[in-house]
Amino acid sequence: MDEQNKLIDRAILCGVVWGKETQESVDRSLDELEGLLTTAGGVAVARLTQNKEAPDTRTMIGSGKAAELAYLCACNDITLVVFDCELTPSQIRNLEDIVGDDIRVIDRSMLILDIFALHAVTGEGKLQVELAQLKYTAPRLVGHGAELSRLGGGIGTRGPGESKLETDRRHMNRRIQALEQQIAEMDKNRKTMRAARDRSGIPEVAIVGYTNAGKSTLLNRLTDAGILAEDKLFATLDPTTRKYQLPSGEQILLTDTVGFINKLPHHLIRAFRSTLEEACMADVLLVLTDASHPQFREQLAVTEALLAELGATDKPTLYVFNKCDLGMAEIARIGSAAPENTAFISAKTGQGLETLIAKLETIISEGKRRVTYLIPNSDGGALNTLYRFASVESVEYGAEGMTVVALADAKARGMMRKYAVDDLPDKEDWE
Ligand SMILES: Nc1nc2c(ncn2[C@@H]2O[C@H](COP(=O)(O)OP(=O)(O)OP(=O)(O)O)[C@@H](O)[C@H]2O)c(=O)[nH]1
Ligand SMILES: [Mg+2]
Repeated sequence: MDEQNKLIDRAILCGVVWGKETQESVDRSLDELEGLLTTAGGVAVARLTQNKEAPDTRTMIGSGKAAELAYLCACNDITLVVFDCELTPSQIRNLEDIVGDDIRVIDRSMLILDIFALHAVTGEGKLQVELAQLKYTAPRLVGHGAELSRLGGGIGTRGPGESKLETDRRHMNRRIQALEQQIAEMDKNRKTMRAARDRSGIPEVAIVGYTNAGKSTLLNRLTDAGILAEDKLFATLDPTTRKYQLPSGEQILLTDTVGFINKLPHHLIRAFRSTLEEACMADVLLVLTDASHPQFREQLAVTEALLAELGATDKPTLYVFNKCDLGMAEIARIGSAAPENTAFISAKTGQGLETLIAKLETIISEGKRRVTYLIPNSDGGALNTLYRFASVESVEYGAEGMTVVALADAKARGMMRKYAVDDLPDKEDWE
């Protein structure tokens, strides 16, 4: 084997059919796992699935199946075993004892974290990934320190920026604390920047959706953002925001975000929470789905579940079905989304983008309401705010103050709330 070949992990993928899972759902999930493995630079050589009433607490799969796995590994030059379900640290140790010391056993979450480690670009992204790895991956590697240093940084053991993940227990806790502190500091800066952006009054639209749906391609197509868009899972980790001018002349901000995936590790959601929330604080969501993918319905469901977890439901949403150049015969209309909230496009060819923008424009302007304000004569600044951030329709000067009628969006209404005479409260005001 030459140097190059040594670096490519040959892997067996393992799935367990139990509980709500069926053979079919496990097979599909393994297809996705194979995509993740390819993205991480490995190659899937074989698959192993087992039907079980309940997972084995020692080894996840039964002991007979584990012996079969060891045999398969030995016959096929295997260096890596990836389980689609979450493994405990002791299950990993027991399985590694069975398959042999030179073979690493990891789970889906560790693989995803590995890809995140490879793809993190910004300082903040790297810190967030390292923190998630220290909390999830590292405890699963402890005890295999000797083997790891022998193997070098293979899939599942890579740190952000290709450095090796710290697994020394003594250093780990100190590092976790330092990372948490640094991330909290960055969070504060982000909040300050956000407050400044809020004051600018420009509507914000976040492009969210399953990984590989085409989010970066869409932002690139609309704004020449120059973001890396690839046929890889989790190509984007750091949000990118660009200005875009609607046909009406109004400016909006468009943000590309990290993709969602089924069984996204919780530590990762927590570590990336501030980044994800940032996107979810947008005024409007553009939920992108790869309409050509056989599992697009499931992918959309996963996206919606994660949005709910992040508290981003109840936002004006445009459902966008992408990659329609690849065929979309099966989709007439999707789920409960109304036609005016649905668009079919190809970010690649540009087909359907005009309609998408027109619908987006409508959604943004629908967020505006006519409100009457009574502004004390002493607060001339408030009237200026209205002139800047809303469309002022009339001003009457009286003894009590100025009575102003304006067409204002949610952001402007938020800024002017204390002077509103007849602004109906938003739903979120009650929460
Ligand atoms: N045929 C076709 N391919 C597309 C279209 N839009 C995007 N793609 C391809 O789909 C792949 C993924 O696109 P990205 O834009 O990187 O997807 P993403 O949603 O940003 O993915 P992550 O950042 O990994 O979450 C790339 O290979 C794109 O070229 C489309 O409309 N039609
Ligand atoms: Mg992307």
